[in-house]
Amino acid sequence: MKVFTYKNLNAEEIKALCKRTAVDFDRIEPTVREIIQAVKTQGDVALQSYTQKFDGFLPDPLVIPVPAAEDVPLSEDKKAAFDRAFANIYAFHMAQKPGDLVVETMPGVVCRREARAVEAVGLYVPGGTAVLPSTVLMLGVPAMIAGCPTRIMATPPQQDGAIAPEILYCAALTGITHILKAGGAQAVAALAYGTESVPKVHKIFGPGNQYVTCAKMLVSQSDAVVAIDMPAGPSEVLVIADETANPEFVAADLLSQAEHGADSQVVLVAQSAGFIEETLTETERQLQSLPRMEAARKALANSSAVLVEDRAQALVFSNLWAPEHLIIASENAAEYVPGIINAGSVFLGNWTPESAGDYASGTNHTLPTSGYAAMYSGVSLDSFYKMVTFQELTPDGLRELGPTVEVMAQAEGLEAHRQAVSRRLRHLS
Ligand code: HSO
Ligand code: ZN
Repeated sequence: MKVFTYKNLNAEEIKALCKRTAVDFDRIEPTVREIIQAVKTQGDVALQSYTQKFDGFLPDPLVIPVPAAEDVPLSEDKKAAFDRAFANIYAFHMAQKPGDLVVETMPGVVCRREARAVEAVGLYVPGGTAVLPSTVLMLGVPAMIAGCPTRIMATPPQQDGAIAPEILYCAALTGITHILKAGGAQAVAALAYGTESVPKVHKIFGPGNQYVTCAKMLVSQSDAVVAIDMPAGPSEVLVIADETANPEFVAADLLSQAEHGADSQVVLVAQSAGFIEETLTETERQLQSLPRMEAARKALANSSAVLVEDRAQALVFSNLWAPEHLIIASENAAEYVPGIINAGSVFLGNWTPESAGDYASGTNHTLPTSGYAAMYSGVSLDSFYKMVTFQELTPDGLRELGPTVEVMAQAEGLEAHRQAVSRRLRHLS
């Protein structure tokens, strides 16, 4: 990790520090476009052949049903852990249910807003170096609560064609309706356009590698008519630690993010050079015993520690960096809260590891990365709804509002709009 002193940095250097390892779209976009085009035009055949090429297995059928939870072979302690996480995620997302919104804007003019579930959603669950059943819960639970009728989980099969039992169990808990045995850009294309065996969806959720992210961005701007949850990049954490923090815990938190992959980013912000030094030494020590040491080491090599003068400066920098995860390693974490503007999800105090939220506290772990926390929220129950507005006018309401509309329609030169009101008003007089 490189160490910087904030007060010595100029504006350009701060900007450079906030820059994330860029997704190399220019390089991969032609390949991704080709895959999308092939799946769009050839459907299942293309999807099967890409899956064979990239995952080493030809899935047939491509879409399989979800087993019952009790039929999934999994140890009781694993089932109990997933059940607990499910219950907490369910409780926190259930509390996000939108209420009724009705306003009589003027006598006889009633406006309403109601939530409607997105009818078909695609939930992408990455394969690759780590199986992520927790992601099935994070996407499946809100889709279940919102009541999206079609909920397709896409995940690449293992080389023997199997899907990990942990993933199947979480799919069963969340009532996933279809499992698509495919990943990568090809799965995203199949969800966006539909194929003979994959129903077309209206919105695609979930994290993935550069190819998946690029495919999500391309289909959302294509003729597929599909939305995505958010642009996503490699996972990241920023830790603000003060004199009440514990270097052993902070090091463990930095490493928990670093182990996600060589492109993960971790940042330590502290007010004491001694604390930074101690934490870096401890990080190196803990790193030695980690199975994913290589990935974590590479991530750390791209990461930084920033020495700040005070709490205010820590917050200024953190808001500029806009982390996906922000840990406030302090006994006085509550005092930081009002100053936090840009962050995906925040972990308060010395007893709140990011892992808690990654798995089981109840908050969602599908969060904006790469600085997008400045303008995007993480996935929540809202992400699975669209809001539909309604209005109804009584005859008196139209008498009152009509003249306003007539004048405005005239001002815009839209005569048919004016007449839609005037013709009715004539009937009322
Ligand atoms: N930190 C990841 C989520 C995750 N961690 C899944 C472990 N499993 C992105 O928020
Ligand atoms: Zn994680």
